[in-house]
Amino acid sequence: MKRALITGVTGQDGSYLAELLLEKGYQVFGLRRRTSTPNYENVAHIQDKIEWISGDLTDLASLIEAVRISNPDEVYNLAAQSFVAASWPQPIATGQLTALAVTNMLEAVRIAKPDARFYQASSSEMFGKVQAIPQIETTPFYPRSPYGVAKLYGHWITVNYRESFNMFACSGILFNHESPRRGLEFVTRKVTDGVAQIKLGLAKELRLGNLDSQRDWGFAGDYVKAMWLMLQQDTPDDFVISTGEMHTVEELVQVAFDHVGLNWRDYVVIDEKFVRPAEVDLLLGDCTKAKQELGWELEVGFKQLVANMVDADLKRHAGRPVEVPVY
Ligand code: NAP
Ligand code: G4F
Repeated sequence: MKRALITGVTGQDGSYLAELLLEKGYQVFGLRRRTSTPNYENVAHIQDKIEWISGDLTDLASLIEAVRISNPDEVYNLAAQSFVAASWPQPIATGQLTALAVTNMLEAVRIAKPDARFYQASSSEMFGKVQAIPQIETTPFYPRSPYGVAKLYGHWITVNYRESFNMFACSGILFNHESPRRGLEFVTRKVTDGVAQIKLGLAKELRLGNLDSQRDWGFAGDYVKAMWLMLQQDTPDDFVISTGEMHTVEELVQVAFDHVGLNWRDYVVIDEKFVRPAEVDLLLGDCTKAKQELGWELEVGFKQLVANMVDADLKRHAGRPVEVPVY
């Protein structure tokens, strides 16, 4: 039985990855940090199948102990401060959690289980003000947020540990991926949740920022398969994972409202509060390398993804009190 340690297991990707690894017969260890109000919503259905280890990204001793206890064949480092908009008001926390903490995890592995295979959750946000369209593994980076800058550090320190210590360390440069388990503050989920509330008469409007930016949106369940595939190769490498399709935020809004038979123009209000100090205008990935070398394939397309998310939010709201997104 293979053993895997996942940081960020309570998040969107961590929950899908834990499911995938459990299905494959892995023993799954999940790092959880102490919070005043723990939230296991994403992993409630598999909570008793995960072996929980207490630890925090910022506490190297706890990470070394987590690696020692789990004695993993594979480590998936998914934990981070992952919300771009929060990285301007909290640039230092973002640097600690999204950048330096990657070195903490790499050090923990180097010290306690140096032959474990390591996956780092890098991001298309590193391409920022894009220097080429579409973006591939060798496209120069130009981050546009403290989050993007922090992810770039995490990416290069992963490459550096591979080259310095001969560790099996891979960096997955993943484009935006979504699901009904996405945090309510991210635009896809904010839209699908808002549409569901409006349809059910629980809300009257949906306040958004920039509708012109374009993203390459895929389904998180498809993307965690690519993470696993990267760690099954003979040699460690870095891969772009994307759909190769780009849509504006406005298109996302239109598809979501259309799904419930409403006209988005009657409900969407532009609110400057959600416009960012510096925007990533477009992201479009070309994942030919992953398709050819990993044999990775997409299963869920954009319209299906949005429809599934709206349906899940309609179901969730039926008979439940409304949660108001903070951002
Ligand atoms: P997410 O839902 O925000 O999950 C983040 C996870 O990190 C949560 O489990 C959170 O735990 C954990 N975490 C945060 N701070 C921690 C700390 N100090 N110690 C231990 N754990 C901590 O993110 P996601 O969408 O699943 O993304 C997973 C990773 O991929 C992130 O690194 C993200 O930056 C990266 N990424 C995401 C995308 C995307 O489109 N989703 C694209 C590219 C890269 P709590 O539950 O306690 O908060
Ligand atoms: O959903 P978002 O917050 O995602 P963003 O900034 O692209 O970041 C996500 O994808 C990255 C990969 O490229 C990950 F690394 C990162 O962790 C995260 O998962 O915003 C998408 C777009 C932006 O252009 C934003 O300005 O939607 C625009 N937007 C317009 N109105 C909004 C809103 N975004 C949010 N969150 N809320 C709005 O009201």
